[in-house]
Amino acid sequence: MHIDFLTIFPDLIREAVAYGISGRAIRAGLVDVSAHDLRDFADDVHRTVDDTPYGGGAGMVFKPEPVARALAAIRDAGRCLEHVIFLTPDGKRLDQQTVNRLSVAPGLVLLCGRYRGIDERIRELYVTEEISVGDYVLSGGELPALVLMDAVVRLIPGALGDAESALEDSFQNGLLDCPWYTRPREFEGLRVPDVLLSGDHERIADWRRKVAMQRTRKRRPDLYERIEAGDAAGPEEEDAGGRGK
Ligand code: 9D3
Repeated sequence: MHIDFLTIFPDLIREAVAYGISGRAIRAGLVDVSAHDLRDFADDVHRTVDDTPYGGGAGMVFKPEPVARALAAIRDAGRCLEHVIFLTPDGKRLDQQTVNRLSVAPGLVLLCGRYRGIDERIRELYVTEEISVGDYVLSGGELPALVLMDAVVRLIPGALGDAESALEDSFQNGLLDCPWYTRPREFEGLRVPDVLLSGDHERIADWRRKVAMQRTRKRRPDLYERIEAGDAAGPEEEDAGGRGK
């Protein structure tokens, strides 16, 4: 998979993707990341990419021409523009179903906005999908784009080590995770539940399922209701394809 970021902070992207599972996936050749500096596509000596909004108001708006030129360059480099995703607070809230669907795309173009956003005509002409990472205000689309990439890359076959299984993840089965313990058996007066030391794998699996259910009901009644309703697929009911269960 090829992921093209379009941003005014390309070094932030390059630095962040070098770590962890995404860094390993890049080094393994499973995913190829390019961080394009929007300013490289400006047409003046000051490398201007934003301007004041028509009709007035505070803040600046990304000019359309540098964005369009950058997208043309990405296409000229051989990538299709089937998924041009604009990260914006007024996009659709990101969920595992969307991540699963995007994980089978040959490429993603992630357009990172800043305060006030981009000229609406870019959205009309080029953007295929608008995504938010939640109902809180950030200062730009770079961290959301990295969140999206992280969630997608871990679903690419070979990106996770043997110890990690994407299909066992919370949200793939629609439940929150159970509690986990490691040594020592007692820590600051708190003991590891006896069942985990029993060696009885069936009892352990039952306990984990039960505690995960209790935890989901208490903390995420919205997720729990979908399981109660006999929705075996959890949040995957509307199957969008992809690499999820
Ligand atoms: C004046 C109205 N604001 C919308 C709530 C404008 C605005 C604020 C912050 C426009 C852009 C931003 C910067 N945020 C993002 O670009 C962003 C974001 C976010 O702030 N929250 C959750 N998901 C995302 S995805 C991109």
